[in-house]
Formats: sequence, C-alpha cells, structure tokens
Amino acid sequence: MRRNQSILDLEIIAVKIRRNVLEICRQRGGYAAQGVALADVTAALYFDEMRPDSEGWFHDRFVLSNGHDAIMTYGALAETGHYTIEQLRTYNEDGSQVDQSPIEGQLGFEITAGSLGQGPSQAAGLAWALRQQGSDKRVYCLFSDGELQEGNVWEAAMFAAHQKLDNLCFIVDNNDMQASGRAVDVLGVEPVPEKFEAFGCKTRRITGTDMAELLDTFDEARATKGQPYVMICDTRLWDGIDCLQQALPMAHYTAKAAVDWDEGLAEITATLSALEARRDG
Ligand SMILES: Cc1ncc(C[n+]2csc(CCOP(=O)(O)OP(=O)(O)O)c2C)c(N)n1
Ligand SMILES: [Mg+2]
Repeated sequence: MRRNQSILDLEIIAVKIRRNVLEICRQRGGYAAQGVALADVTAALYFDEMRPDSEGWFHDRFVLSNGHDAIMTYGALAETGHYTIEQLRTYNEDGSQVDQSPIEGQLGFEITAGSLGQGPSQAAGLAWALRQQGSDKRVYCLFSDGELQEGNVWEAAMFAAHQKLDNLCFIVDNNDMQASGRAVDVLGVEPVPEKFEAFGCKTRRITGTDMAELLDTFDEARATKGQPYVMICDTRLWDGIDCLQQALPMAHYTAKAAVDWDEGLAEITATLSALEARRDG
C-alpha cells in the first residue's frame, strides 16, 4: 500500500482501531490498555506498511508474539473488513472463535502465542525461510517488554543478526508494564536499543504513537541492508485516550468494571470528529 494514504488518514484509522478496542473489550474486559496504545503501530502496519496481495490478504507477514494483546489486531482487521464488530463482540467469551490469545491458523495470526517469548524466534525462522525461497516478503514481529526477560528473544536476535536478516523487523512494545507491575521494578530490561545493537541489530527508539515518525521508521527499516531492524516503541497504557490514561491506575489487565467505557468512547468520538473535519475542511 505504502503512502497511498495521508498521515491524517492513518491517524483517523488509528482512532477507529481504538474505538474498536473499547467496543470489543467493554463486553468482558481484556487487555484494552495495550490495544489502545498500539493502535498507531497497527494502523501503520496494516494500512500502509504491509503490502496487500491479490487474494484479499497481505503479501508481507505479521507475527504477533504477545498474543494476549491481540485486541488491536482484531481492531485493525475490523477496519480492513476481515472481521465484523459483531463477531469481535464475542471476544473472550466461552466457545467464541475470537480468542483473547489467538491460536495458529486463526484469521490474522501466524502462531499460537499464549506462551510469551516465542514469536521472535519463529519470525526469524520465517524470515530466513522466505529468503531461502527467494521471496521478497518482509516479516514484522511485535513483542512486549516483558518478553525481553526471556532468553529465547535474545537467541532470535543473535540468529537474525548472524544471518543478516534484513527482511525482518522486530517491533518492541516497551510499555514498562507487565503482569506484576512496572518492568523497571520487576526485572529491568533497559537499555533496550543498546542490547539489540550489541547483538548486531539496527535500532531506533520512538514513541510508537506519532504517525509521521512511525512511517519514517518503517522506511528506515526497509532501507536497512544486512541487518535485522528493531523499532522500540515507548508506548504507555491507554496512549491516545487522555481521560483513561489520566484516570486509571496503570493496571495490566483491564477488568470490565474498572473503566468508564462511555467516557473513553466519547473522547474518541470527539477526536475522530476533529480529525475528519480537518481532513474534509
Ligand atoms: C511464558 C509466559 N509466562 C507468563 C505468562 C502470563 N502472562 C500473560 S500476560 C503477562 C505479562 C505480560 O507483560 P508484557 O510481556 O510486558 O506485555 P504487555 O501486557 O505489557 O503488553 C504474563 C506474565 C505467559 N502468557 N507466558
Ligand atoms: Mg509490557
């Protein structure tokens, strides 16, 4: 797709993904705060960076390693038309096809990622295999800062750099939050860029919520030769919905009753109207 849409168009899509995340999560709760914070990354990926194929899917491959955060992928795939909001409202329900943590083969998901820390190795293997086949497909793998505490991630970085996998782009959601508190208190992961660089990767640290910066970073990743690329996104839970970011404790899991969903949706509606007025005016 790449640059067929303006930055403003992509910002509007990101707000719609945030709206979908709230609509989906308000039924039974979930990892809403992470989904909201990753909406810009996801909009950039699905609506600009990954190339569509002729069969209504994507030429490039996306590996979600932090499977519990699948909510923003669902939110994006509702905007692409691959899921309906009605389907997604069954998220987290017994018997639903819309698993909170999806399994391999479910539409949109390459791997079963419930056990954290596995995605980067699988993505590196995939990138290596695609290169062996002479394919020009690129592989994007999103994982979380808690996963940086697992050795398998560093084996993946070592392998990817050794193999010079420049068709591989790691995206780290460096939100300084994990199940039992802030990463900085539980088991510090910083300095993240320096660690990946020591393993032989090219890195860039960004907010993860500035669309122009995201596109520029994806451009740099694509232009990088002979090395895997790591974009480190310093997101914060609820990024993009101020009323929730200010009102809520930095809770890792969002219980349904913990959030004023209507207030969040009202802010999203106002943001969306303002952006659409700017686009149309
Ligand atoms: C190997 C493994 N250990 C523990 C868990 C349980 N668990 C689910 S979410 C989570 C915390 C995740 O924090 P982080 O990886 O930073 O993801 P975030 O929620 O911030 O996106 C944990 C420990 C798991 N799914 N897999
Ligand atoms: Mg985290």
